[in-house]
Amino acid sequence: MPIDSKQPYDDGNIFAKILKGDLPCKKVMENEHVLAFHDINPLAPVHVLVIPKGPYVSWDDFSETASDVEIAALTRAVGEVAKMVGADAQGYRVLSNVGKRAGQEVPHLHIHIFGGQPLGPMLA
Ligand code: DGP
Repeated sequence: MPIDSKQPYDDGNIFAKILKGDLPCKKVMENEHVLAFHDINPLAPVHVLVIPKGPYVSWDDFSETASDVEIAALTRAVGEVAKMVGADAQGYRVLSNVGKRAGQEVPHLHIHIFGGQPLGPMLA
């Protein structure tokens, strides 16, 4: 069910549970600010999610209220993860759905990285 990106952060969401260690994930990398893991329902041979550890619903509140350190960490992690999973060699897509009309389902900011195949005009 798509979510409203303006809703308050709900710390019972599924990615908050992954961050707390209450739910498992197939981890790709982790540092002080960021966790990256494989999507449970991959839409391409490479489909990884990169999330900030802070409580942000979407790109909306993250870009407005996250610290420069958090923003830099997420940006750097996306490039780092793309290299770690080999997506950089042939090109990849970075995407984040924001709110209902974009089809955002999990109310914790996540950046999708797609790769490993030719990508059509839209994905996710
Ligand atoms: P979006 O539509 O942009 O909110 O994408 C949410 C993505 O999260 C979707 O591709 C499936 C993925 N996802 C949902 N639940 C889980 C989970 O429990 N574990 C993992 N690894 N991915 C999940």
